[in-house]
Amino acid sequence: MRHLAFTVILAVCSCAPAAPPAAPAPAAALIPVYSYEIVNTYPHDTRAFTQGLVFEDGVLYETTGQEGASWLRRVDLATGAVQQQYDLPDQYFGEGMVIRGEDIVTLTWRDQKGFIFDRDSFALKGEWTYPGEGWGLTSDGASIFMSDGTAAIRRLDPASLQETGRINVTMNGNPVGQLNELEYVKGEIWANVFQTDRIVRIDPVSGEVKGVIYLGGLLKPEERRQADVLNGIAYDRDGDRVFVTGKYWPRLFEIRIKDPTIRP
Ligand SMILES: [Ca+2]
Repeated sequence: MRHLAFTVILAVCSCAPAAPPAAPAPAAALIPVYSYEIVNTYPHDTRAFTQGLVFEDGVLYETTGQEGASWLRRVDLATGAVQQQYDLPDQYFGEGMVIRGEDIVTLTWRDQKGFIFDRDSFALKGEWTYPGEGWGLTSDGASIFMSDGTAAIRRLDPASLQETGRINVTMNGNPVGQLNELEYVKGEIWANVFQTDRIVRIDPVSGEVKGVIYLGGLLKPEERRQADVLNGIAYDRDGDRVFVTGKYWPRLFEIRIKDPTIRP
């Protein structure tokens, strides 16, 4: 198509009267598209409708959705064994989670209410409220970031959990909606784009998408038929490892992001 467009433009120009060439319109920025390689695969519970994924101090934490199947879990990475679990009451549809010091802070989808747990005991310590929907959470230490299904990421004060601002996420100036599970990775916010195999890498200050990670092909076709969408990014800061999985996926992957080879 590019060749065709180029040819047409040339043809038009050759027929036009001689005139100084117009300044070219600024080209859209090229967003790097990254691929991946699988470093390790681990078991993942195919009953887990993954909504939040965190790896910290050698421990994997996961929150899940669906009424009656929403839980907070501590999971052994290597075996997938559940070491501890808190079941939300059946009326709640659980969503993302983030670790805040000695606490775990969670969301629900449309109940405008989240829960606060003791990180070690999973004892319920309290609740908090917010307007709109709750999708994903992550933190850079100074702020908590929250997605709500739109192209805005809310910035929350970690102590009060009150909103202090919003990051409007754009790619080449266009809003990028459906931002789902989040992970803060080396100065960027990474977000699963709901119902796609893509993670966008967001500049937390400008909101601009600086890169796209394309994760198609992680599951075998027969696994994919049984599973739901990609959702769940966890970053191991100590080991510089990235983990991803999805809703009802049979496996969780440690991946290495490869240098960009494709450009849209
Ligand atoms: Ca995460």
